Amino acid sequence: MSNTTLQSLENWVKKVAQLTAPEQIVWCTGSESEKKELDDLLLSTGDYIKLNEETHPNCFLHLSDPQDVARVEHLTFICTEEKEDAGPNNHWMNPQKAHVKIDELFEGCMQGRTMYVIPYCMGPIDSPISRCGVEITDSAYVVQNMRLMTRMGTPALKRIESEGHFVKGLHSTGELDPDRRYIMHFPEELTIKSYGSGYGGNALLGKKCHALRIGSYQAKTEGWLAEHMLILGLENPQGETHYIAAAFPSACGKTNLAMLIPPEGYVKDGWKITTIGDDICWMRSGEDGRLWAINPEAGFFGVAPGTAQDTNPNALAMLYQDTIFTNVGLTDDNQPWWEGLDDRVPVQDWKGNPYNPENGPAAHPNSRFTVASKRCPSYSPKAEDAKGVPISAIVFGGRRESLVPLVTQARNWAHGVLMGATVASETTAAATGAVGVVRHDPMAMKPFCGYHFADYWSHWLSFDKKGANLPEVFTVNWFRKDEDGKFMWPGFGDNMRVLEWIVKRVAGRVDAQPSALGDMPKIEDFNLDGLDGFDNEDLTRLLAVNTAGWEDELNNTIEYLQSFGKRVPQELYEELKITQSKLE
Ligand code: SAT
Ligand code: MN
Repeated sequence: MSNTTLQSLENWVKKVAQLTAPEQIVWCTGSESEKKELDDLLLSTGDYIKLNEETHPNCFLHLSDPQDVARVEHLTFICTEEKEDAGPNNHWMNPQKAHVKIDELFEGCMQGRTMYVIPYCMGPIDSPISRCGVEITDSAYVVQNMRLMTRMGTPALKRIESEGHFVKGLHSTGELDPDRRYIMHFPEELTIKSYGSGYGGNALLGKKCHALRIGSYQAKTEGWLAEHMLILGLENPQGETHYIAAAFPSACGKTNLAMLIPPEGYVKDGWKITTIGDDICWMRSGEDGRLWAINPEAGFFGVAPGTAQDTNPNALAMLYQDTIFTNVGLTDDNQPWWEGLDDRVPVQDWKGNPYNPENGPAAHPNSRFTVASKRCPSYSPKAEDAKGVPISAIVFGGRRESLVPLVTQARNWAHGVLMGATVASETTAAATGAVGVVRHDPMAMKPFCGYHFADYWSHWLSFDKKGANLPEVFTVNWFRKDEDGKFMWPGFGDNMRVLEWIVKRVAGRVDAQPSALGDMPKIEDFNLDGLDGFDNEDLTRLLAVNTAGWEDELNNTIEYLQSFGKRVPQELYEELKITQSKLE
């Protein structure tokens, strides 16, 4: 009996089975009994540790190989026929060579193991913006994560069968040997091959591999945008909701911002934030000229350390049930624990050793939780809407301890694209390599854009056409520090103050003060009520433009843009010149 009516899918699964030689093949349906069976299996193999059933029902801890805890950008390749199409922003390999190289690793790698076939849909099953894929993996842990992060199983398979096409993703954890590890993308074949890692971004192929790298390529060819952005809804006391999409590099607080609870005064007045997504945003132009967005994911794969009652109560609330924790510590009564959670002392660290602060933190800095979106108290029913939500504002942010002001509004769309293209940010633990080094990270897509950045910027610029009613664009920076190295802005819930100004600008309710970099809040329009120890002078300092510093930054930016060669759209240089002349 065949498992699917789609011959191309049946054939591909057969071909993969011939290559990898699994002991058995399981087609995942997404059923509750399948979930239970795999939980039991993972417990029996030691891949899962059962957490305290009273405090954390149906929650599990997975400890990964200590050498496999983050994305590996140096082993991630975009394999296009023409090297130039991958661009200087990607590692490139010739597709034929890449297939040979990685297929050698896949050969016989599933002997004695089970091969799982996971049909999945990125986005609501009935949304025209959604796209489907099938991941083949030999990891039950990956199946359980995909179950939370995507709409997977029978409904996805039905959609794939009716559409007749899908993104192919092949994954094996292999030996988890960093020297036998590759994450390869073949955008022109809509194919992903990932070997040697079980970690999130490397192994849950629906996420960064499909929804961003392959997705950005699909988006360019089909005329939409696949972005590394959270989506939130901001409801004002009049009951109007504005949707904001915001791009930040990994581990810069996207999850916290997406689930923000406004300061007390705001809540009393009737302001409210709802969550559509915390990581990825797919947008396309609607008939009304606006950009309409969906969150292609169905769950959150968030950074655990720092998640606490005072930083993100919504996130904390969703983590007490039906959650997979990866690489966090454990308390003596088997509760998950990470730095910043509370002042209990854990007994076990993320390597499974007795906790000893001399050996470093209990939870790995990139330890994660995986949980269904529906468990989030602020999750918006609009996230399930096939139409998506209309985006009023796009926000670009990075982690910059100096120079970049709290908030700036772009002069126009092209200037906004320049703002996004020239974001730089300090690196974090989300990828292997040095932490805290400033690097350019355009639109927070440096590790995720599946093609030449210059073409990507041209694609962004192309949305400014007749009949378009585009979002306003802003740059923000929560991370500026003073001379003593202390953060100047309180961040977290108080970021609401910046969001309020943004939606008031969008609605035309406040004026702005012009600066060389773009429009900034007039001090009197910015709500500082109830913000202890922070006054107008502090705000003025946070909005200050350091002319000499910015001249350097812009020169550096020109050099950066030039490193992408002739394909860089002239419009970006023209916008940059305008900024330069305003600085003088
Ligand atoms: O590991 S993931 O790529 O899924 C998360 C992130 O780095 O943003
Ligand atoms: Mn991310």
